[in-house]
Amino acid sequence: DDFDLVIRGGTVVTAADTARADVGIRDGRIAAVGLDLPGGRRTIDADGLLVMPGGIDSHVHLAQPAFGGPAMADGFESGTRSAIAGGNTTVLPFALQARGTSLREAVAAYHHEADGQSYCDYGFHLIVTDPTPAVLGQELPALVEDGYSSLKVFMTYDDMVLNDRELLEVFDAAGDCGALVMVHCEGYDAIRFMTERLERAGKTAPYYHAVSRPEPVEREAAHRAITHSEITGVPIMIVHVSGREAMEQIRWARGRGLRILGETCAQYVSLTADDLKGLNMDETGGKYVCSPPPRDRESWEAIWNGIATGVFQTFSSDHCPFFFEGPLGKMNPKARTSFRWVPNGIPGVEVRMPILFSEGVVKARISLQEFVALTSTNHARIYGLGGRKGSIAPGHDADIVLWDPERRVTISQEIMHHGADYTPWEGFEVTGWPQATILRGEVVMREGEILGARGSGGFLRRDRSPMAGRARGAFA
Ligand code: DUC
Ligand code: ZN
Ligand code: ZN
Ligand code: ZN
Repeated sequence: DDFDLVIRGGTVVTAADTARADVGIRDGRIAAVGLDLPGGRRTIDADGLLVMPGGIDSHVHLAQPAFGGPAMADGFESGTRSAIAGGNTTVLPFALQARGTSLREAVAAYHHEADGQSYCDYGFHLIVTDPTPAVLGQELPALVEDGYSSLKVFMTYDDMVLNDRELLEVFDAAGDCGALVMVHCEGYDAIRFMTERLERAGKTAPYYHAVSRPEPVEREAAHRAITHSEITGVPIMIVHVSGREAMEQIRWARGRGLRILGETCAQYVSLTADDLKGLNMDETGGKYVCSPPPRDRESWEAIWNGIATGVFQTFSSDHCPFFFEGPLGKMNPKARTSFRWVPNGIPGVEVRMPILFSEGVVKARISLQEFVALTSTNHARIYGLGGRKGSIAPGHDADIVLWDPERRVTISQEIMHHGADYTPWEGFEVTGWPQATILRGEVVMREGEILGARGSGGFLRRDRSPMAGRARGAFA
């Protein structure tokens, strides 16, 4: 009944409390949190460090044939390596259904990529692009039962967009089987219209990506998704909210008693559309092309306000990495002809927690409790991992990040562990950095060095979300 590992003398932070305490770990789980715990077979001195739940990044893309363009820069090996280097112990990537194929085939393909390759634990959200009656009526309920308890739908992109009827059908089916619905809110028609108008005017540089999808495009789609949620009585999570306009829709919906959840990401408090101008309206702006695009500094303040007032439950990376250089990079020959061909997405899983800590906690915009809730606990609760992940409490997996709150780091490609050949945050200075990452009681990263074994991360069968299912008072 000895502990396998005792983390001694640190400051334990959960979404509820901060306390000086030791953490005793046995068989990969937290066995005790207390004062002066007896010795374990191994001891880590955490004096001066914060002892927090390992990060859970519930929005990352790995090995996903990407948005109609080049292959992704991260598969599960490099993507999860980058994740643990950034203090994370769980990621939730997507299993994308290709149209004309089944959800089961998608899940099998992504397991083939992930199983035995991952440095941290992982589960999958489904991306539904072909919502046939068989997919919604048979496959989806069976997959939810098997632990794939959330799905994402898109309101834009040729190869993924669903029309309103299809969105309603998916929401309704999700309500029946208790899947949590994540929605990419940007309107397809408006983007097409804006894109073609810009191209006709010769405005094809990466910067015009941001111009082609302004905030009203996101706001309109958010409103439409919320309306579909109300009509079907099915809660939704609006992902990657970029600014005030979509936030206001969430507030409005909550005021009506609707259960609408919100996610924002590091890029929406640290990058701007001006970054897409590159050095001089040149191709280097392509490094920042993601969707929705980053906005401006006033938007950052709006997002901080949304974080402080509970609009957002989760803070994710939307890690969606592409190479910059080369014929298969973001600025591939076709992408140079127009922003419309630049693959949308940026690598961020490794810097999500440092950016939120530095910009949020260090600058006194959020508390340590909010930091833990936004980076870990809420992700676990919302996505069906409550009681297992996301807290430092007896019975939970011993997934822990030892955080040095004073360490100053200048983010650069040189210190990243991802597969991409650049980071959009090159030169960005942060205070606070993960000193070690512990996955189910094993130190898998220390001082930037990867100590875990490839394949030590396992698949997580997730429970149904407590937020999902049919809300009472629905029209349906
Ligand atoms: N949506 C995402 O969630 N990630 C990258 C690009 C996109 O459109
Ligand atoms: Zn293979
Ligand atoms: Zn999206
Ligand atoms: Zn995404």
